[in-house]
Amino acid sequence: MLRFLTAGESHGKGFTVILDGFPAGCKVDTAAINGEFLRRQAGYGRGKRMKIEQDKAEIVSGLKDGFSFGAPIAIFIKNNDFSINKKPAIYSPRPGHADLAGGMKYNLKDYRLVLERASARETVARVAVGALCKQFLGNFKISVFSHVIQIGSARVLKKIGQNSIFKLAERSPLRCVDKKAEKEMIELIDEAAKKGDSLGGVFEVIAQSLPPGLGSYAQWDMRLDGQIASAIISVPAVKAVEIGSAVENSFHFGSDVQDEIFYNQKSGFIRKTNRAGGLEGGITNGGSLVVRGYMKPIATLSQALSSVDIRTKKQVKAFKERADVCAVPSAGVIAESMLGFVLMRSFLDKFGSDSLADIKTNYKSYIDRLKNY
Ligand code: EPS
Repeated sequence: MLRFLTAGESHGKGFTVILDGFPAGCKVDTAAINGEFLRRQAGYGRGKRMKIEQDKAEIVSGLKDGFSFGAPIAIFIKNNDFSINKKPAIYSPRPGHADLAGGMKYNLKDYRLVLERASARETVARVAVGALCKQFLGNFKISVFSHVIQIGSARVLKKIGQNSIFKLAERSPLRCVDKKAEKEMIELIDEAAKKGDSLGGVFEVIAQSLPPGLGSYAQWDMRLDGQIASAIISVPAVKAVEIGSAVENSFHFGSDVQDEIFYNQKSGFIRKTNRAGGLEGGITNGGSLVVRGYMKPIATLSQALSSVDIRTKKQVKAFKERADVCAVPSAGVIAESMLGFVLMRSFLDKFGSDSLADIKTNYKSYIDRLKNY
């Protein structure tokens, strides 16, 4: 089974990730992994740390001459800010961060030790995994991309066709395809930065050209919607996940929100809408997969909130540290990686997992069968 584990601390030596279960015979482009790192680091509202780090993937194992051979793939990403041993101890936990709950759990009273592992810097390792998964999915013309649809109270209102989103988002400072909304978002971020505050928002991740039939309704943990929700909500600060237009659908009668089924000789089964976001019964239905992540505002604030000193139990202000003002565009890129991972795992479950050649044969035979379904 495809799986991964990460290790590393925000200001430690760096991050290590081991991706296990990656099939043999896949070409891996290391430059493309570094390209994904750059996309993760970009975005208006990121903090000064992003000027320090120049993330690069060092492939430690599992690739030979640019190809996988079925062995676990280990990747190391160095931290330029390797300062963990010089950082001060922290005794006043930040509300909204893992500090207090993590300290209670692990019996730690220096919250530095919680912060270092709980930090969202860990997501650089997940993006390395996602880059590999996206390359694998590319063998089957499946693409995964993201864009920002809301920052604070500023929302995208303009309707843009799905096929234009990727290009437009890549050219934009906030990965937002609506210029008017983006201007408002940038103003809000500037206002938050000035006040020592932070902002959250909503990103949308889209996967195109998926075959129908990934996931299953047969058991609760095989439902792909559940796996996707779990993966997306594991991105730091993401607190809600929506598939398709699920929130809007909940306000309407059933007859208004299902995607009706039609058939023609040329295209086979077709839908004129995609309110289900490409999933029915926990299975991909052949439509584009559309997932939204709702991110809370970042918990580290320079305008610090009330907290308690763990040593004296006296009321103090929470610890302040350098932080981002807004990281919604980055969260979108991280969510692409998480979605890419879940989709690849499910794809391997269905089509085999040892060698790309076998997987391609199985995939073709399935697609051929569906043509006559
Ligand atoms: C983070 C705090 C900031 C972010 C960091 C996540 O780091 P620092 O405290 O060193 O300024 O920049 O994100 C990254 C370093 C990254 O690569 O995404 C946190 O507390 O979660």
